[in-house]
Amino acid sequence: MKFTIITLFPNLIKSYISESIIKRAIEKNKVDIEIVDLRNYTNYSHNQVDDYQFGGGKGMVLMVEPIVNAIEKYKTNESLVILTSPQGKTWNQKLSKNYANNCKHIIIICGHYEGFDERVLDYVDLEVSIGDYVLTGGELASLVLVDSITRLIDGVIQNESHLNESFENNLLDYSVYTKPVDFRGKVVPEVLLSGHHANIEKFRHESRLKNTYLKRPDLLNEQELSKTDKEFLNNLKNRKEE
Ligand code: 6GU
Repeated sequence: MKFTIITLFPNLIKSYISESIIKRAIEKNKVDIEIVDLRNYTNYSHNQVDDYQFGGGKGMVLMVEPIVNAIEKYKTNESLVILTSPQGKTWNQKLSKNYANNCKHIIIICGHYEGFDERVLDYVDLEVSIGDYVLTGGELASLVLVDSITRLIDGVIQNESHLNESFENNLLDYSVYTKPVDFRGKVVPEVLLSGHHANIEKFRHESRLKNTYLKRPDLLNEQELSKTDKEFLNNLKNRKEE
């Protein structure tokens, strides 16, 4: 997978990708991340990339030409062009997985200031937001996309680690524990110390249902539950009401 990130702040991106799992993924040639400074693609003097909006109003707007020049320089017939913006489709695990499996090259444009000239939209495939709040720029959002996609690429993290993780089958992850067994009287569930694999699997599945029910009940509406799962959740609800 190759990412091309078009940004006004190349150092922000560089700094994040030069540590941790992303760094290792680059070293193992699982991903290639190319950082492009938008200021190198303007036709205007003084590296100008933004200007006042027509019609009046506060704030600077990114101009269409530098962005389109940069896209056209890096785009191939295998590229998906994503624009980060609070007006975009909200990013989620399903989109992440879809692009991790089906894309070879993703170009991400980091939005800035009051936004970008509307005509930029004719040159992008997808406008993406990372949630319902406003950031000062698209760099954090672009890193969120790169991170969430990269960790799903084969060989980047242990394969099994995403089989049970949060949002897999629309459930949150199960609760996990490590030593000590007893912390100030709070003890690790006994079944996890039993070595009984089937019981541990059952505990973990129920833990995923319970965590989802308690923390993100909205996710439970989005999926088909088995009869046993429904019974388990009903018991949980009844116990809560007692
Ligand atoms: Cl992608 N960009 C900006 N500027 N703000 C955001 C966002 C993106 N996603 C949520 N808020």
